[in-house]
Amino acid sequence: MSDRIVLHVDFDYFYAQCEEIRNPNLRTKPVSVCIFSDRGGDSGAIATANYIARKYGVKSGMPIKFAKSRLKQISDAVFLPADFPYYSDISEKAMEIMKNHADVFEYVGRDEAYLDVTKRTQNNFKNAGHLAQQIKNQIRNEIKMTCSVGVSSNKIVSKIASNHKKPDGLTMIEPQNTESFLAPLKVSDIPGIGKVTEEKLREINLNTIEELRKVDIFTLNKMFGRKISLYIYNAARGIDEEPVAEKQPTIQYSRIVTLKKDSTELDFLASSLEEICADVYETAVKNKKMFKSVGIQFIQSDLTGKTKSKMLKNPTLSLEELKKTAHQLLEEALIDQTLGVRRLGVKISELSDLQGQSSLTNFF
Ligand code: DGT
Ligand code: CA
Ligand code: CA
Repeated sequence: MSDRIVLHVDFDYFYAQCEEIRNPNLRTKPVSVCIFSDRGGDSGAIATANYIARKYGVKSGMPIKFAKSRLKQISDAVFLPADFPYYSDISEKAMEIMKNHADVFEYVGRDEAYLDVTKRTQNNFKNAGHLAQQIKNQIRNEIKMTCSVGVSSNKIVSKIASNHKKPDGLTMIEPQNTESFLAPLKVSDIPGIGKVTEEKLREINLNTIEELRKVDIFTLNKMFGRKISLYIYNAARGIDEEPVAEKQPTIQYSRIVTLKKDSTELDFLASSLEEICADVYETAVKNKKMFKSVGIQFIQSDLTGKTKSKMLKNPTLSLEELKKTAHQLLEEALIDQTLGVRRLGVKISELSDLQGQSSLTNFF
């Protein structure tokens, strides 16, 4: 018996679909969204691609040069630089719609969320199926975006289900069907099982979840340690007790401190600035967030505020870059600074998930 109904919603080919939304002519073309590196030219990686481009073998994480060579015969192939602020806008709008349909809403990242809908569906799967369809319709009508939804009695099965039929999927797994749904899937369909874990399991001839289920917990313990084994063992059985935990998207991290004295001296302010940067940076690392915008904030001796910020070329998780950018902003801000600075702050925003987080070791 299930005592919960949980939805997992994942936006399809998210960044590339955002580009289609702003320019519908792209919908019939292979579209790849690129993160160009600082080295110039075509150096950098593909963030994501629409399903037409994927047919030609374009994948997330692939060097832009490879993707271009795969599509070199295709004259209407489009390569666009990533525009994170715009993707965040679209994401916020879609999240807002979802929030209104959840008892508990858990934001996971720009393109996915969990919704506990137990109460509003009276714990009834038929109602939950309707609700899922209603959410999909509303996101399509209001934002022109498709998403894929998984419906089940817990987070892990819903996450696997949302990924089962893509794009524009709706997969509902009632508790009595969990076992037969999971059995034929690959072990790598379990969230968190990355290349390394998959390879270890393959070595002992485990390819499907059904095969994985035949292995006892002690064997798994020896291979992966207790914490990961227990996770794998339960996942293979569709067991997951983790509650949907209320979480709203974090828009920014910031920290502000009161200085020992009011000052307009670069050296004095710069040394405090370094520490504040390190503090904010620590929060970003803890939360596995890259940032693309850096800002500084003054509260002046008359208690009025002043801010200055800068958009970086690419999302980063570099302390050096944070310090360098904040220092530049400080220098610029001090050019015409007459009032003393009483409090000094640093803010990072345009946050995005650090990629490659999908392996089990990073997962825990
Ligand atoms: P799908 O499979 O239809 O859900 O496609 P996406 O593109 O939505 O894929 P998903 O949900 O795995 O990732 C969401 C966004 O995260 C995606 O639009 C771009 C970004 N992303 C995913 N993988 C990578 C990667 O390897 N590198 C970079 N830079 N970004 C990535
Ligand atoms: Ca997605
Ligand atoms: Ca996703």
